[in-house]
Amino acid sequence: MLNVVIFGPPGSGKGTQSENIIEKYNLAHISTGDLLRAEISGHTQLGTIAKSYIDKGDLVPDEIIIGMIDNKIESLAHTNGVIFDGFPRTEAQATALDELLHEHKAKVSVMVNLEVPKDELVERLLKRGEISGRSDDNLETIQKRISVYETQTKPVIDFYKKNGVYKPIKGVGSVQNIFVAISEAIDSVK
Ligand code: B4P
Repeated sequence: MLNVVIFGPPGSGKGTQSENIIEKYNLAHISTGDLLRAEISGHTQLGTIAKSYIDKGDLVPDEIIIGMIDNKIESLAHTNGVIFDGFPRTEAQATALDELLHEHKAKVSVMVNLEVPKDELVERLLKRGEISGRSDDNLETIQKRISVYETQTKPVIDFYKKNGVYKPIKGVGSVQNIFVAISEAIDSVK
């Protein structure tokens, strides 16, 4: 299995680039943000809990996210591989992902980190907020999300550096040029 983690701060292009990667490498897609938003629009109990965190720019608790991923991985065990988009976001999630994949005799093949300066992130997310209707795409929540990324999510980089699968990519420029760099990183581990 080719298992790709696409990583980076909010607005770095994870969702955008995932679409290209899925198409080129024929991978299944797990986006924890999309899964949570589906729970919210379905008015489920999990959705109500998730919304209370997302609206404040906080991370949804690890046990909820890990449970959600566990169910999904089970159903994707026989695919070509998976792109994990927006997950893991904490060291506990990264450890859980390793364990869940290990149960299927699989592992993370590569972790692609999209590097984008903070000003650009804010600009992109404010622009998206004008059309997305997402409750977390407003200036106050965007700034909170970026600071949560710095304190809780960025340490995940060291986890993957130690595993030897870390690939940093400059996430500024055209979507196509960034995708070429990501493809090179993926091809180098195939
Ligand atoms: P996500 O849905 O993952 O949202 P995000 O980090 O803000 O990134 P997103 O994927 O949407 O944006 P992208 O980088 O593609 O998470 C939302 C919330 O859910 C989190 O804040 C958290 O509360 C919760 N959550 C999700 N996963 C969780 C987890 N594992 N643990 C705990 N909580 C979790 O880029 C966005 C914009 O940039 C787009 O508008 C795009 O058009 C633009 N863009 C992309 N590439 C560009 C480029 N090269 N140039 C210019 N613009 C570009």
